[in-house]
Amino acid sequence: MLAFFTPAKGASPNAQEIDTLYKITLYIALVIFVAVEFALGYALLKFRKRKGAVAAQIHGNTRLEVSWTVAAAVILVGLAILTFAKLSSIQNPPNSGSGGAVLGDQNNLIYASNERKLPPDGKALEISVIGRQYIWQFVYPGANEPDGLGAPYSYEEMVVPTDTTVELNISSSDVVHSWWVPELGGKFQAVPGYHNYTWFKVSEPGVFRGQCAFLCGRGHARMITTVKAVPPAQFEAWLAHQKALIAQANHEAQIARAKLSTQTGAGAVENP
Ligand SMILES: [Cu+2]
Repeated sequence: MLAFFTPAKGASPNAQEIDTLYKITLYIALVIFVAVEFALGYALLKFRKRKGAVAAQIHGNTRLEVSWTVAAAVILVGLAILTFAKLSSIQNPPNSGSGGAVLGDQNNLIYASNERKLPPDGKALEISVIGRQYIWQFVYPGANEPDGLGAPYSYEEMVVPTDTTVELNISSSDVVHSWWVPELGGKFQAVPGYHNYTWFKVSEPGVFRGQCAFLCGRGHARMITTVKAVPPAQFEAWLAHQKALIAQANHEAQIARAKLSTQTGAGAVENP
C-alpha cells in the first residue's frame, strides 16, 4: 500500500538516498496529518452544538501560537539539514567496486566540473545518451578512432556492468527530451547543443524501465528505455559482440553501395 505512494526503491545509491529522503518526509507528514485530523474530529464531536451550551469566546493563545510556529520551523530546519547531509552522496558518484568492469584508457579523458561529478578515483564507464524523436541511442566507449568513429552503440536498451560507476553524458539531436529511469535517479533533460551529466551504480543484475519524461512530439509515449545490468564479464562480451555486429553491417553496406554505384554511377547513389 505504502509502495503506491512512494518512489520506486532505488537500485543505485543516489536513487536510494532520494527514496530515503522522500520516505522520512512522508512519515513526518503522515504523523502530523493524523494528529491534525484526530484533533479536528475530537473538537467537532466534543464541542458540537448542544442545547444550552454557550460557546467560549477565545481571543488567541500566545503560548500555543508560538509553539506551533516554532515546532513547524524546527521540522523544516531538520529536514533541510538532513537533505543537505545527503546531497553530496546524491550528486557525487562513488568509485566502482573491485568486481566492476575493466575500464580502458578512454576513461582517462573524462574530466570533472561543476555539473560533471566523477568518482574519487576518476574511473567511470562513460555512456553517451542521445535523445531523438522517438528513440534513445546509447554510445559506448571503444571507438576505433579518436573522433569516436566505430564506437559501439545500441538503441532503446542500454546494457551496463554491475558494480561499476556509469557516467551518462546526455544530449539530444533534435528537440528537448528527458532521461528518466526512476530506479536509477532523477530526471535529466536532453537538450540539443547542450550536455547534461548524471551517474548511477547498480550492484545487482536487473532490468530497469524508463520513459522520456518531456513531451517531445507525437511519438513521445513510445519513447521508452530499458537499462539492463549484467555482470561485468557478460557486459564486455556483449560490447564486443555489438561492435562486431555493427562492423559487419557497415561492411555489408559498403559492399551494397559499391555494387549500386557500379550499376547506376556514383552520382545517383545517395549518401555515398
Ligand atoms: Cu522524447
